[in-house]
Amino acid sequence: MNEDKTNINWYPGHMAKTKKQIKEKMGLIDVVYELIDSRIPYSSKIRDIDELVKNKPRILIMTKYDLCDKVETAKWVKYYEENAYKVLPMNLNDSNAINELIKVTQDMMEEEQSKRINKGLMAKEIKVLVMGIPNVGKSTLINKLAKRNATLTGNTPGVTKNLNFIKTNSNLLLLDSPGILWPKLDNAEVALNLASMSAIKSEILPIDEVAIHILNKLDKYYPEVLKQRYNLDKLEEDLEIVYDKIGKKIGALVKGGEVLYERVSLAIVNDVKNEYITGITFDRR
Ligand SMILES: Nc1nc2c(ncn2[C@@H]2O[C@H](COP(=O)(O)OP(=O)(O)OP(=O)(O)O)[C@@H](O)[C@H]2O)c(=O)[nH]1
Ligand SMILES: [Mg+2]
Repeated sequence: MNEDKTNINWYPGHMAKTKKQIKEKMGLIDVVYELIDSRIPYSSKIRDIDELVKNKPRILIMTKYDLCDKVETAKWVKYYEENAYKVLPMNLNDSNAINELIKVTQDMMEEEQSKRINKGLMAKEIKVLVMGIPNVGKSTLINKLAKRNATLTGNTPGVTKNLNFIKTNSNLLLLDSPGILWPKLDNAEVALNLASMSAIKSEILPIDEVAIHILNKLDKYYPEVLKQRYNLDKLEEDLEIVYDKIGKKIGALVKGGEVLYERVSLAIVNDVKNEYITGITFDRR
């Protein structure tokens, strides 16, 4: 991928607008949940988020914990904790994890709440902003906390379009927000990691580059997955041979037995997207 491609338009106007709206709402917010994808703990962390969040109490939630390499996650948890974050790796489909999050949030507000109670006031509703890159699980988390489908979710980036307050049965009031990225992605590696986890729209990067990136990561860190899923012992220098092998295995052939390369790329990308490939983390500490 050349330099120019890292500058193509993955920072559409609506993301700038979302940032502006988040800034306007920040004064109301008590706690920020910053979501990152456990499989790409570096690439999925919004670069200019400190400027938006300032010194609000913050919980760094590593979503999709069920899909990552837990050994690598432990290193990232330690690293972010050293940087003074409260960190929670979470499978958002696990209700115990959700209850733990509620407890941590209440604890964070404990001092402020008891001050209010001592003054004879009622404990306040805790306003929580949920933010992160597209497709990281913001709306899923909100639905789990609200115990109902209060906001739309889906396995593509850009499902949530507006900032929305959502009430819960507990004393949390949640603000859902559209996914945001930052104007310039530092490098092609980050862009490809984001694309591998469906955090940037599939039209933005050529699908074969994303697929080859996934294959390279598997080759480097998870050769056993390469073997299991594609029956490959290693990535050969000649990717055409690799594609031919995978294409034959998955049946991506035209009449005459020729392999359809684009279908192979799509199958690889979808294997990650549809959770056939799990236990993977692409960023290293
Ligand atoms: N396996 C697994 N899937 C998850 C988890 N959290 C979210 N998902 C899935 O990730 C996809 C995206 O979830 P959303 O909640 O729509 O993500 P979002 O951050 O609101 O996305 P945008 O609104 O597009 O920015 C959905 O298919 C969810 O089911 C998790 O912890 N584990
Ligand atoms: Mg959403």
